[in-house]
Amino acid sequence: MRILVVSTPLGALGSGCGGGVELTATTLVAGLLERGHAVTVLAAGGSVLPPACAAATLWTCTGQSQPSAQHQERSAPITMLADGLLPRFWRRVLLEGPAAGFELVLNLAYDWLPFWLTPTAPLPIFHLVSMGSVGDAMDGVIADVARWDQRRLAFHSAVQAADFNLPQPPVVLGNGFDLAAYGFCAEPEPLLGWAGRVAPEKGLEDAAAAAAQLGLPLAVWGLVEDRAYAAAVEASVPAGTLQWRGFLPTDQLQEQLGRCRALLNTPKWNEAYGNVVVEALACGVPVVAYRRGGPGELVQPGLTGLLVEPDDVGGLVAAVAQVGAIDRRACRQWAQANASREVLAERVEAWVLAGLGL
Ligand code: HBI
Repeated sequence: MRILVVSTPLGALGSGCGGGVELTATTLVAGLLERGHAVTVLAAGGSVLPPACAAATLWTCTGQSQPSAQHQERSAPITMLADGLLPRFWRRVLLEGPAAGFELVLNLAYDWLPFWLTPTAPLPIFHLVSMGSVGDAMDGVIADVARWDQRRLAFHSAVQAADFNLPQPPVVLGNGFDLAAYGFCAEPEPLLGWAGRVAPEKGLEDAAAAAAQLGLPLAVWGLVEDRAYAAAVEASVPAGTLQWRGFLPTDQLQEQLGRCRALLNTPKWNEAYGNVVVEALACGVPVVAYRRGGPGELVQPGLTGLLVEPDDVGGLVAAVAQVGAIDRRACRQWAQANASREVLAERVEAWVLAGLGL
């Protein structure tokens, strides 16, 4: 099929501003290309696609980034920037999409406009919803699309989908990763890891506290989205506890991440999936996660890591002490069986074919 994939209006692919959806976008595009589909990606100017997406066509728009939905008040009105990426993306979809002959549009943005357009657009629009509930406007428009034709919606996890008012059981796709890009590490160092956008909803402070109690360093990978928050976390633990490693491309991230004894995953919100959980597993690193959101659904206790009661720092400490019993190869094997690029592409293809009635 000819598929148009529309990216997040939060920033350029490759910048890290888009968070997990950047990884999802590039992996999904590569997986669809591998299955023989013709894919066009619509993203912000300056976007860079990895080599695996070389066969894709890239359309870009310039414009102002959309404010991130999860940092608004729940009752915040819809934001539409006159010179924004979001309206420019969708003006282009509506103007050029039909003539370009796409069978469908796959939206990855967590924004009101593409969902609102869905029942009246000249092209079938499908949505891979990238977050749990973070505000009333999105809850409402997702419920509207679900009532109109829920086949157009898919989610990363069941616990994420449960946030929304859906008439039917949800289509749950998980996520996918180019596992060839992640190397397996059998022998860890005395190092703990944490990865993700450094922002309050990700709960870095709890992982820092646990590392300090264990007397182990905590390597932190990710874009520092909220500098004040990062400084407060740094100040909350003894100097030297945190090793700020920055936002790294996958090849560098996996080389360092694999050396960890465990990844700590401490979401404070209903994390839709938890890409970093699978990235760690792909490197053989067991995951100690709160029993919350997607990570609570992904981690197989005793097999690929351990689950801890949410917000229980003492529980994180106790779990890290037990994580040596986990077979690191089982972590890699779980990722291969459940979260490969191929698995995601198969699931996406089945989802859209069903939605198109084919
Ligand atoms: N906020 N408004 C808006 N639009 C998005 O597409 C969006 C977001 N916040 C976070 C986000 N996407 C990605 O980090 C998802 O992977 C969660």
